[in-house]
Amino acid sequence: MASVTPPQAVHLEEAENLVASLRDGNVRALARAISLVENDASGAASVLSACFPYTGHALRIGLTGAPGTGKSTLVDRLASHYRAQQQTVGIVAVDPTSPFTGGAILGDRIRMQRHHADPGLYIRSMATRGFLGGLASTTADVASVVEASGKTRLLIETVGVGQDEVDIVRLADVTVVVLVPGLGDDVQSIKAGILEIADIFVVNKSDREGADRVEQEIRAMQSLGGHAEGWVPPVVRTVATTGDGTGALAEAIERCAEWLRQTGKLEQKRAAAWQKRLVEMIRQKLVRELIHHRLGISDLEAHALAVAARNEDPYRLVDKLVRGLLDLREDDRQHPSIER
Ligand SMILES: Nc1nc2c(ncn2[C@@H]2O[C@H](COP(=O)(O)OP(=O)(O)OP(=O)(O)O)[C@@H](O)[C@H]2O)c(=O)[nH]1
Ligand SMILES: [Mg+2]
Repeated sequence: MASVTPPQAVHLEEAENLVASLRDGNVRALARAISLVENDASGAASVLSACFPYTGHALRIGLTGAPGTGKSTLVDRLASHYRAQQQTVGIVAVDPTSPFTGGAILGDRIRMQRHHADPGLYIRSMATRGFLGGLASTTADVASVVEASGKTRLLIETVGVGQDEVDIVRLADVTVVVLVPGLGDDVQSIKAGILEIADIFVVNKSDREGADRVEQEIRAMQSLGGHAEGWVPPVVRTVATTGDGTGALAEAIERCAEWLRQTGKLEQKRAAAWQKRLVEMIRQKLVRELIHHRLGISDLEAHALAVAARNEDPYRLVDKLVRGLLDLREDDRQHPSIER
């Protein structure tokens, strides 16, 4: 294993200092730790490892829904509600539009300014491109760093619902799907996955006409679905702009969390989420080992040329490469001194 760990070992002390500092309430340290994790910089694993003992206690709440349904406004309301209850809050907003417009990041800066003086609340926006470890895993990792800073409620906002968003909200304990009136036959047209992932439906913008209809459509869908699991996702109406329904939503979230705890489903859910993340972590580690430590970019290019010219069978190649890597690892274990 010796060859796998050096980058971590080098940064271990620095990472531990950084995490001690962010646990002390140093917001700059928190921002820097998140950036390391987001950029998958060397030392990111050490930061996450140092954060890990301080995670697992916060409730993770995922909110997802179509663009403009009022998720950010709602998250803001929930955050204020939790703050009034002496809970500390971390918000992670994942926004696919931000790489192009910067809009979400800007919006979140403005939000942040509003809560500026409040050390019990932290907001972080993430773009969705280019995460080596996968967007969902990176989001979960960022949430862990925020949690390690001492937050008890994590609100994860993602626009959707596409596969990426489904993957992200699967990492939450409680998932809130936000709908609004007036998108036509929207409930039917929402991806099939939505019924599965929603623990709670919110009909936001209930000040507009058509909230009844949306609720009826949800109920109709639910009656087809059948809820063997014993939790029928409630429908909560909100007007995020005025704050109406925020208390009811928070209560539904608490009830759901309590039900998950009591039935043991919270543990199951978290284990399922970890299983996905472990696969992702292993994948990442293997790729890094193989490409950066064994193969090298020039070899990779040579293989790519050979495959494109049909001189090499890519399936056999990959099989051989991975086998080679695993065999080497086997050797490492038998002769640990050789690598050092
Ligand atoms: N009438 C009405 N407008 C609302 C309500 N909630 C939010 N809005 C407005 O809807 C617009 C979008 O709100 P956001 O909170 O930015 O929505 P979002 O879902 O976060 O949007 P994206 O992150 O861009 O997908 C804003 O102009 C809000 O003021 C509501 O309950 N009623
Ligand atoms: Mg938003």
